[in-house]
Formats: sequence, C-alpha cells, structure tokens
Amino acid sequence: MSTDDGNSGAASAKESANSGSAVVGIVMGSDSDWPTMKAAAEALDELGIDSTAEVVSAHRMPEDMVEWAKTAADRGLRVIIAGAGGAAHLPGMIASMTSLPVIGVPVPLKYLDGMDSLLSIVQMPGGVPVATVSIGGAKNAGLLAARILGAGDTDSAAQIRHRLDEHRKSLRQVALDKGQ
Ligand code: RP5
Repeated sequence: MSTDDGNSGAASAKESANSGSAVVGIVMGSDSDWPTMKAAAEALDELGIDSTAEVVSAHRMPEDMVEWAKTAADRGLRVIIAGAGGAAHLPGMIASMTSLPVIGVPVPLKYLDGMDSLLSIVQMPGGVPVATVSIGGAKNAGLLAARILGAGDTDSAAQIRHRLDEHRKSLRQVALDKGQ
C-alpha cells in the first residue's frame, strides 16, 4: 500500500485495498486522522505486510461501520488497527462486532492533547478487548499487528518473525546514532 503526506492518503489507500490481499485493516474516523495513522501503514509496508486503510466514522456513518466490522474477517483481514480522536468510540465499537484482534490508536486533536482519545479507547469494559497503544502511536500499532500475525505456526508467520527480528536488531544502531 502506498502512503503520502496528505489527507487524501486514506482514500487512495482504500483503492489499493480492493486487491483483496490485505490482512491488516486500518480504519479511522476521519481523513484528518491519516497524518497520524499512516505510520501504521508504513510500518506494515516495511515488513512486507499488505494493509488497507479506510475512513469509517463511528458517529457520522454508523451503518457503514457495522458493515465494515461484521465483514472484516470474511474480507480476509486478520488484524484491525482503528484510530480516532476525541470521543473515540470507533475501536471499541469495531471490537464489539468482530472476533479479530483490534488495536486502538488514540489520535491527538487540538484540545486535550489526545487524553480524551486515549481514555475513550483504553477504558473498555471487560469482555470487549482493545489493545491500546500510546497517543499517536500508530507505528507501534503496525508493529504490534505484525507481531500478532507473526505468532502463528505457518511459514509466512515465521517470515514475519524473521523480519521483526531484523527490525529489533536495527534499533540498536538507531540508539547509537541518536547518541552522537
Ligand atoms: C473523530 O473526530 C475523528 O477520528 C477525528 O479524529 C475527529 C475530528 O474529525 P474531523 O472533524 O477532522 O473530520 O471522529
């Protein structure tokens, strides 16, 4: 999936998603979330994992959200990354309608520095889990999705684990470079 710097990224990503090869579904409440959420797509791209990105607002298009969530597994998705800001109900609502793992990304908005998004996403009632990353932590959401996909017993899971191993090793050099 290609990514760009503009807010149109989610829309163009949606077109590329229709190939049917995506195993990670990235969903967000607004195109304005894309500058934050694209880091998840980039992390997955670097690991060779196909993803799709779409705008599906919990509040502005609830019927679309229900359809998207209920059909996610049948469309081939295996992990969902859901990002939203403010009254961020999207990840929890998605998790209530699928048994796929859902990773929530609190998107920071102009007011409250993303604390509202974080608390909306992280405080799920028992029984409906959402794995919440840090405020704006879309990169880690992508990496966590990869770890979930890499936990299986298949050859493709082993390949993902190998790429994640290489990525982890590369972090040492990143730390050393930052110290210079
Ligand atoms: C949320 O409202 C979206 O996830 C977004 O973070 C926020 C603002 O949306 P826009 O007004 O920018 O479309 O539902």
